[in-house]
Amino acid sequence: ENGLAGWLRYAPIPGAAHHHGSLPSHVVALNDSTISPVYTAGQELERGIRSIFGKSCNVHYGHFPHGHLPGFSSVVVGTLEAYSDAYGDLTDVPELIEGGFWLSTKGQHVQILGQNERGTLYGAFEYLSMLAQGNTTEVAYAANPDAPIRWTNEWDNMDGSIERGFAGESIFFADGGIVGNLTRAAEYARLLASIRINAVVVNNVNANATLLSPQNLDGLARIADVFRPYGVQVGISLYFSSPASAVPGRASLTTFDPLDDTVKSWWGNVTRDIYQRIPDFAGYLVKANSEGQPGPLTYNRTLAEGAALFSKPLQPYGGIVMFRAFVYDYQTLNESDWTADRANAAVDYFRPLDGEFDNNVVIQIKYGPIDFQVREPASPLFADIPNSNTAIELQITQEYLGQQCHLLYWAPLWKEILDTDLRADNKASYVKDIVSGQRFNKPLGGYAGVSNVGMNDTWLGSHLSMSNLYAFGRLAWNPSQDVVDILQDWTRLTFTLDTSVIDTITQMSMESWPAYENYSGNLGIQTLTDILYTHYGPNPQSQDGNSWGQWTRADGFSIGMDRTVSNGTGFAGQYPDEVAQMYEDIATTPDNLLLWFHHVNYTHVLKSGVSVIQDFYDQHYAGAQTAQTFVTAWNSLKGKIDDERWTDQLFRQVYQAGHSIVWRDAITNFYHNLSGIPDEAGRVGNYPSRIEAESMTLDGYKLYEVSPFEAASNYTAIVTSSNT
Ligand code: BDP
Repeated sequence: ENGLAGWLRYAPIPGAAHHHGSLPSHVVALNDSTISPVYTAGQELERGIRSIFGKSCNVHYGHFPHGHLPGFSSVVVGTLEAYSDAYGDLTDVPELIEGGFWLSTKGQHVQILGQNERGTLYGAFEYLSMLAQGNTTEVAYAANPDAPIRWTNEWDNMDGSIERGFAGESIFFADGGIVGNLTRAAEYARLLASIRINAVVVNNVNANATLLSPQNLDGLARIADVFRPYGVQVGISLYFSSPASAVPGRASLTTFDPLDDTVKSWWGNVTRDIYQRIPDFAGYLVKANSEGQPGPLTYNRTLAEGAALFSKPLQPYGGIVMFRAFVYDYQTLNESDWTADRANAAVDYFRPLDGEFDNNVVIQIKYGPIDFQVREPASPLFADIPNSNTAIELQITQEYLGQQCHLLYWAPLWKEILDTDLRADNKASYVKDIVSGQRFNKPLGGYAGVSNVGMNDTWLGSHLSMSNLYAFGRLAWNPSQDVVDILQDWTRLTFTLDTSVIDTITQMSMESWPAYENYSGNLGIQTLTDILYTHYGPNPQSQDGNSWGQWTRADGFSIGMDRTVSNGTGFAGQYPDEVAQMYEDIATTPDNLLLWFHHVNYTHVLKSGVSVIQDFYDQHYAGAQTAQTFVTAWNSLKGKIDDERWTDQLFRQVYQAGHSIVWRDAITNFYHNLSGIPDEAGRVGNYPSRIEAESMTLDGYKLYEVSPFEAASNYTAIVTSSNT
């Protein structure tokens, strides 16, 4: 068990043989084209039933003799239309929308009928997920997606590296082109189809223009070919100044001004060339005027004018532009200005443009106003552009959240954001209903998850991280599902039906976000990590004194970003009135966002009755303590799951237990030094039972001065003598 099969292991269930009599003996897949997702569904059903129950089925591809259902028990899988054509209309199927399906296990014939081919495959995976969890009860229901856009974004570079990827090399790119062997890409599409993801943007948002060479577009078409049988479309990220870049096989212009006619036709040609090769191409993702990237603002054009450069040529083909709201200029942020705030940028740029984007443009908004931090309020932009399509951008990869070396189940955080009521026009305005398009009655919208899978067998870099990919798909389909239910389905499919294992993984996973928040930065101060590049490990001093704008504004007496309208950056005022008022006032701001919205003394007393600084100390100790319990919990699973995955994960839990203490001590010491206020419990700076590595006899090791200093006790670590 190396993890490669993810949650699609189809492991044999206990007592499988008892079910043989009640299981279908035939699969009828109503399409015999091997590139059809219906054909894939037929194969998958045969494979799953054989693997889970040890029972082989005969698969029949294409229409069964007209007018007749087989005379033996079967699974009939196809589009609703194909079914009606062959066997007549079904009266009990509710309305299905794009990607929806009907699943009935009642009677002699299991019916898996999709609104389209992709939906049919989703239904087949749903049925197999039931069976693999030992559920053979009778069901009959329709399932429809909440939102049409359910995409992953992969930050893969053309050289095969992956930005913020923690699982090895790219499954798509190497040496400036598309890899020859796309087996892993096909396997990824299979996993994605099973969680109803319908498109993948395969290259980094920090894009490379050379992807647009005719040769690379041929390669892209090969990716589309291996995705197609799974109903997964391909999309790409664009580099805004591509027309003025050197792209083999294309003209190089002297400008990339979005209003210039030669630039427009340059992009028109690219779009035509793509659709010639990939008729079902999904569309473009654009990062512009963000973190030093070029964009329309380079020419004093608006972001809407920049988006139109792509939406216009895509329109005739039905393609979509995902235009990122992550627009800010880190070079102009001035920390000494108390009204300067990176968090303001998205609304400042996009609100005035609301209504100016074409219908096939979707504004892709990170869940919080800064950048995938351990705690952020929902971005106010969701509520502020009611005349635009929107999608939420989530990270599945754990960039700021422990980079797959710490356990972190993201779904509870996502759920909190999706369930936030932004009260636009004083009416219920849940983020999930805005991005689905329902709240503002928009035709497009949905979910983008930055996944960053790699060649590693575990896909994401650690076995337990895969619950995040699984949960992303499940919530994008239906954000009202319970995050524990999702996790437990994933655990049963990935590991075992043993309830003690399920309970243990549930407890660890559900405690993982609060624990990480507690030891990496609580009270809404954000993840106190190195922000200058690695985004890993404690480095509170890197938060301030730079132009990136994730400031804590900590000094010897006080801490927090004042984002009020009355005294601060005005960010709180970007929310609709009811929410703005709540955050404007310390009394109504929840403690977990206190330092996000307010600048207070370390001695400020929280609603819990504890001072800010004491809470910092207490929570950092509590979080690290929880991380210690994960080791014990994981140890209890020995023998209950396979040794290979158990051993691999144990290594990570032991590492996390240690690193959580590094985090705890770094943060508590840093603020202890800064504030001079002692820990009431006497823990900070006092480690009686600790033996410093440097006080041992060092054979083959030498001392090493650690930076940032607070990340090691006595500022000192030891490294092997040969280490330079
Ligand atoms: C930041 C990442 C950086 C990305 C950027 C983005 O550190 O690698 O390029 O977001 O989303 O969080 O564009």
